[in-house]
Formats: sequence, C-alpha cells, structure tokens
Amino acid sequence: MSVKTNSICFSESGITVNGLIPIEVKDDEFDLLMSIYNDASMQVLKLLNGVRDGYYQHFNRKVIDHVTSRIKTKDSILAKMKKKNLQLTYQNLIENINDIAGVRVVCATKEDVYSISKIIEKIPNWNLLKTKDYIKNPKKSGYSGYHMVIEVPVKINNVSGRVSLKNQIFVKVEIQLRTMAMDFWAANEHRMKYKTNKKLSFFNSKRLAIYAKILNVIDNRFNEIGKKQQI
Ligand code: 0O2
Repeated sequence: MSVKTNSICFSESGITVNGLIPIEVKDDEFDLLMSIYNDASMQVLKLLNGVRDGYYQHFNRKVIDHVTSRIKTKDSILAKMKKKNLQLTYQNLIENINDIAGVRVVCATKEDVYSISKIIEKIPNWNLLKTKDYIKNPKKSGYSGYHMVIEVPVKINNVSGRVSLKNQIFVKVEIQLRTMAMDFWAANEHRMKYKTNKKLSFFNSKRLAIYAKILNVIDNRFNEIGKKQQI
C-alpha cells in the first residue's frame, strides 16, 4: 500500500521520489512532505515532554527544563542544501538534510543531557542513526551540545483515508540536547552571528568563544553542586 503524488511516493519501504524533481517548482509536494516531518517531530516532542513530566512526578527532579520543536523553513532548507553543494531535488533533501524536523531538549546539567540521550537510545521503534558530541568536542565557534539523528515511525493515510501498519514510514528527526547554559550561549550567538549575514569582527568572535568557555566552567560547577546535593 502506498500514497503517491506526482513526484513523491510514501510506501512501507520509506519515502521515495520519482526522478530528480527540483524543490522550487513543487509547492504541493513540499507541503505534503513537511506535514510528514511535522508528525514525526510532534511524536518526539510529546514523548520527551512525557519523560520530563515523569521525572518530575516520580523523582521530584526537573531533569529537562523544556522541549521545543520546529520544522525548518523552505528558505533555510534550500540555503543548507546550497551550502552543502547539493542539487536542489527532493531526493537530496530527504537523504542529506537531517534536521528538517528538529527537537531541542534543554536540560539542567551535562549529566542530565547524557541520561536523557541514553533514554532516547532505548525508546522502542526509534532508530538511532548518528550522534555528534559537541560537548566533549565543542566547535571552534564555542558551540556545544549533543546531537542525535534518529528515525521514527509515522503512519500515513492511504488514498482511502485508512491507516495500516503497512502505511508506516520512518522519518528523520534531529534532537539537540543542551544544558541551559549551552542554550543561552547558542541562542545569543545564533542571533548575533551564526544566522546573520553580518560578519562579527574577529575580536567579537573571539569574545563569544571565550564566553562559551566561561559558561562551560560554570556548567561544570553546577553539575558538581547538583551531584553533591542530589538535586
Ligand atoms: P538552524 O537555524 O539552527 O536550523 P549533518 O548533515 O547531520 O552531518 P549538520 O546538520 O550540517 O550535520 O550540522 P550539525 O553540526 O549536526 O548541526 C547543525 C545545527 O547545530 C545547526 O543547524 C544549529 O542549530 C546548530 N549549530 C551548529 N553550529 C552552531 C554554531 O556555531 N552556533 C549556533 N548558534 N548553532 C550551531 P542549522 O541548520 O545550521 O541552523
């Protein structure tokens, strides 16, 4: 059983694309594809909010401060594809852009980040595709965080509107786990430098990298206090 549009086919074997259709000229296809990514990110958001609430109810601990999700905008997807020197086709989008559906989990401490990542790894039916540990190896900019690319099953309505297990496909979601300190730094740096066309001066870029290091020291201290006080 499968659902087909002119250029995209959703079937039990996944999302496939008929031909190298350019993204820019197919708005209906694009919206349909984004709705599938949206279902995937909602599933992840819901489950992780459940983990947050469960920890609080059972252990009275706010291990996760908050969880947010977003779908990448079309402009941002196209910009990323151009940056990666990819031809602007659906095939390339599905295969190479891992963060169309993105979920961000902001935790209290570094230790909490790693505990939550272990929980995510064990969630039935979610497949872990790759991880990037920018906490152990921060980027030159100062950026740190723990990234996981997973795939989650999404049920697709078939043409008659019925859903069956056969209409289940796996969709990629990138989860970014950060501490509150990392999130504070990344949000500010994103606003000032990362996503702007304005180039920050060498001096100011250096300052941001130094502030990331200072925040990392503070993060480690909070982690130590948290461990001692068992909070
Ligand atoms: P936006 O606007 O946040 O969506 P992959 O293809 O999976 O191997 P990818 O996605 O190219 O790798 O790179 P990576 O490093 O796994 O993740 C990139 C994302 O991490 C970015 O997404 C940002 O969200 C975040 N990030 C990486 N480096 C920095 C940085 O220096 N500063 C800030 N503020 N965020 C960073 P996008 O799509 O680039 O941007």
